[in-house]
Amino acid sequence: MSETHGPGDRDDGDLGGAGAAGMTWAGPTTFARRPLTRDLSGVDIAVVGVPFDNATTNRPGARFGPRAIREMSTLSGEYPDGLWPWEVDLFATHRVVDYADVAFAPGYTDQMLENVERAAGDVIDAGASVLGLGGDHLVAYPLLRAAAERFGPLSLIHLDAHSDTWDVGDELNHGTMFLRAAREGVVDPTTSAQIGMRTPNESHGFNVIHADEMFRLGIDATVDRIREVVGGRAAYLTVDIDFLDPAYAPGTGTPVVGGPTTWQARQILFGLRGLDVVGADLVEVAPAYDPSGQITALAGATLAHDELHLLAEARDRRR
Ligand SMILES: [Mn+2]
Repeated sequence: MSETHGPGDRDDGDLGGAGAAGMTWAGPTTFARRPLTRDLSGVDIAVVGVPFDNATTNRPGARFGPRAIREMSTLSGEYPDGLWPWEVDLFATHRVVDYADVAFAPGYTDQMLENVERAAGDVIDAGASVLGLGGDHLVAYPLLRAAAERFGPLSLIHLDAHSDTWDVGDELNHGTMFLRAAREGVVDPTTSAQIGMRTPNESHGFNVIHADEMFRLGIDATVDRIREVVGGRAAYLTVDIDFLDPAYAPGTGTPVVGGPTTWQARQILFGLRGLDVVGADLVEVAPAYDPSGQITALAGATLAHDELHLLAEARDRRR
């Protein structure tokens, strides 16, 4: 924690002067007030938005997720000594930038997949880590592929109400891509953990902790189980906001009752400290279904911020 670091001295977060005055409601809404740039020199983590929702099986709207998350991230990112209860001011020690959104022609899923995989690959090749903001959950698939291309088969840590391993042939949508990733060797299901499921599913070799089991075990034992499954392997962390109970995250396309609170989800993320998280994302925020317009995006921004810390700590250990 820096003694001289106050709301007025964010070295690179002062966009248009609004950040300097602590005006969370004003100015451009990059993720946590980070600079908007595609210059990757010296960058530790690049936040990459993917405003895509053409792979939803029920209600669309997650294309508005990245913008809503960025807006609410001016709250999670406003604290001069960092986000509670992390003990460090992440932005004083790591260069985090907002890489903006990946572009694609609306409706062209193949173009999204190709452009996201290339953008994520560019970030990783420049020596930085990717935090993806969805978008529906299919956006995790090209992010995973880019990471696996460089780190080898990954252990997936997957927080969600759905396993997204539905076996429906070649169909690629936001409920099928993790089975595809497993079959392609992009992820290794036997060293992967899926947590919070409350929809019928086959495990397909993944280590599944359904929501009822998570609650029975409690958060600490759930974390222990994840750590045991993943060990020291290169891991990719993917968080679907519908992991949370709809009471805490109503703004999402396929909500399922019976999930954890935002705080329980954050406790799980804190518990993953020390794991080798090489890439991460936060997906499925669809603000139009949130009567407040903001609760879900605030939860998404805060969990994404927690993921930033995990990515940063993993980078420190690899150095
Ligand atoms: Mn889901």
